Amino acid sequence: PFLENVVKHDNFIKGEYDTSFIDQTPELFIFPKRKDRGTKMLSYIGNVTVNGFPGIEKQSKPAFDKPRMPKLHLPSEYQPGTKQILDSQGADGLVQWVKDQQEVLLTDTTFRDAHQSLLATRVRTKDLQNIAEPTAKLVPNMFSSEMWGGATFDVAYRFLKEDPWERLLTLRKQMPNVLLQMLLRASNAVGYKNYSDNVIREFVEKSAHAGIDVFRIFDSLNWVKGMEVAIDAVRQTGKIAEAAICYTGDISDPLKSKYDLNYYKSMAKELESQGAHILGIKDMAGLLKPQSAYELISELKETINIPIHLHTHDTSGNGIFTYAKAIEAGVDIVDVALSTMAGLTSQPSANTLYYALEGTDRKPNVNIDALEQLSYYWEDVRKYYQDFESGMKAPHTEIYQHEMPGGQYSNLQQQAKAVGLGEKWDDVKDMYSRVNQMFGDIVKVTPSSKVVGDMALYMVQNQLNEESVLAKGDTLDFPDSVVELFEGYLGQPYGGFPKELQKVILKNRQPITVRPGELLEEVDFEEIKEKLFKELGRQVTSFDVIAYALYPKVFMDYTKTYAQFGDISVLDTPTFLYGMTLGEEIEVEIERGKTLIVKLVSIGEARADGTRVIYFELNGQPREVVIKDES
Ligand code: 3PY
Ligand code: ZN
Repeated sequence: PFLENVVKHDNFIKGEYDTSFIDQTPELFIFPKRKDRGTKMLSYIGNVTVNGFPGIEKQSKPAFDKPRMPKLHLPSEYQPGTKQILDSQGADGLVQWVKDQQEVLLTDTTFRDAHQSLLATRVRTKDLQNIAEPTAKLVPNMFSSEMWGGATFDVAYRFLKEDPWERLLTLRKQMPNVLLQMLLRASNAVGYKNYSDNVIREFVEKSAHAGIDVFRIFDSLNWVKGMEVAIDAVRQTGKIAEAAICYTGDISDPLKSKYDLNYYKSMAKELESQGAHILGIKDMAGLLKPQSAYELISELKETINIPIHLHTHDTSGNGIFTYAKAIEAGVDIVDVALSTMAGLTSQPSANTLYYALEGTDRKPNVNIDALEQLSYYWEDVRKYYQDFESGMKAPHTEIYQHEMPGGQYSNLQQQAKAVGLGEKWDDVKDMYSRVNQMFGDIVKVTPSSKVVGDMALYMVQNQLNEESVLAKGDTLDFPDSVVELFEGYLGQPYGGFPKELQKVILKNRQPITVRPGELLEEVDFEEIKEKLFKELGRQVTSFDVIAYALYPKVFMDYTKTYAQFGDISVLDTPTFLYGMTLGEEIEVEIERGKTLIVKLVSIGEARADGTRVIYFELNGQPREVVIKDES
């Protein structure tokens, strides 16, 4: 009714609507209560019960235990933490505070990288929200919680059908004492391509406004020029610009001489002079070996004057040893995850590091009982997402060969399965490192890592090798991402592109060598706002606008799902992923204090047109929905 009211309204027809629209036209907003909210939700539940959830093998809903909540006293007030230091003393004050700490500081990645790397980024806001307040109250003295950015942004809209901005706003409220941290892919924002400068600035501004305090900024080719706009945008907001170097190769291996100590030292100096408050070392594939960590951190400590924050993945099993050596060398902050969400492609375990540092003067100042109790919660919640696990069960030292980022491993595996290469996973991994060599040994992290992955899949699928790519290149239709990389639209790799391959891939196109942002046209946010207002028939927030600017199709698909099913983020995760079993009864709190009781009564036979009637009880009243059986 709202949309109908709106499109027939005079002001709408004349295009005269702005933010005062609601105030001036209150009559539009008097429409029957959305009595179809329950039905929409039942349609979702019916659908997922009959048709299953994408990426999950069809099965009836497993029985899950209710996640264990920490059995520790929760204080009524939050203890002040790093957030209060930033707010009262500004970015420089916070940096000074970090330098003054004797113990190593911790960033907890459980809410972002840990599940991005173990569970294909599928953890829903509901499961974060339930544990956010206990986490902030029981571990008030961590440096930060990494809980946003990276792949979480598009996965939220694309697969979880929820709004990532809501996640940020909700967690901000429940974690008012801890710095909230995000991963920002510099000019690629939270996407897979370079965006125009005004999109980057707007996105940073809105993220800071919604609650982000620490922006870890990296460029997927370690191209400092590609990071300038993002660093400046973050500094403008008064928040923390943590500019990161992506670690690749091996400084201790003379055969891998491209990325040596001098390379890292000079990039660190450059980032410091660009205005970084903190230097991040982003070891996205877990390649930094213990002794190399000691040398790298020791040398960097001599080279720059800002704190150093180290990130690694524990894929090889060496993570704790690497951290211990880095901590010995004076690293200020390290990234860890709660133990039941740690290890393998995720970060090293916070709990383990705590014990590893016992007896040293750098032992972190955290309550180990709290870490253990919070880990129980995650042990239980993780089971919901078992179908998104990569299947890796033991440390993988072969990452030292293929150099695949922790966050990519499970995703590329899914991608390979999707194109029928599930059986050839070993070949894909091997091809991944061969493609890296063909590309001139580049930094591999989102999105450059995705390009290497796309090319590896393409070559395995088409039975190509290094020679045949060059020989048959002019007849080959390379993946778009590969063409864009070689055109220079992700920036410039250290040492340049291999010329012969570049020619073959680009055919007659000319590569660019300037910053793509200098060529990309500015986005008109007002125009997007009007377009969305017309299409959605509702108030459009600046969060919607920037989301559309980054991911137009993903965002519009999300709004379509929303129109069809309503707000399904309120469902518990087992129901969201598996639907319901016959006779089961669940409670859904659709808004504070308003709970629906849903019972699945029966599922009708498939009819000639492929539909089924699903019979529910909603708060004791019979309700039916018709859904299409896709099988
Ligand atoms: C991301 O960009 O999402 C990453 O986690 C890269 O390591
Ligand atoms: Zn990572």
